[in-house]
Amino acid sequence: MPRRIIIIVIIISLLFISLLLLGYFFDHGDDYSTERTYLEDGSRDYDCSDFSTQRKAQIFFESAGGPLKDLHGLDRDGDGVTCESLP
Ligand SMILES: [Ca+2]
Repeated sequence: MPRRIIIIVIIISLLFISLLLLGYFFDHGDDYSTERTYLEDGSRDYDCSDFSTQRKAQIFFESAGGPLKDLHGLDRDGDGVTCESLP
């Protein structure tokens, strides 16, 4: 009987760890833009979620250096267009 309980606890633990790992990978997959971080100089890092429209993100992006200096990672695919998922 105790052996069966130990096996059940191990299985539940493995399932729990698997769910944590899945959550980790999903959180860091597509949704990189929601992380609140700071740049090396301590200034705030802006993400796509900080802008209500793609146009506002684009204006900020270009005023902050544009594609050659994408400090905020707003244009991860490097095509010069920021936050394509925003309206
Ligand atoms: Ca882009």
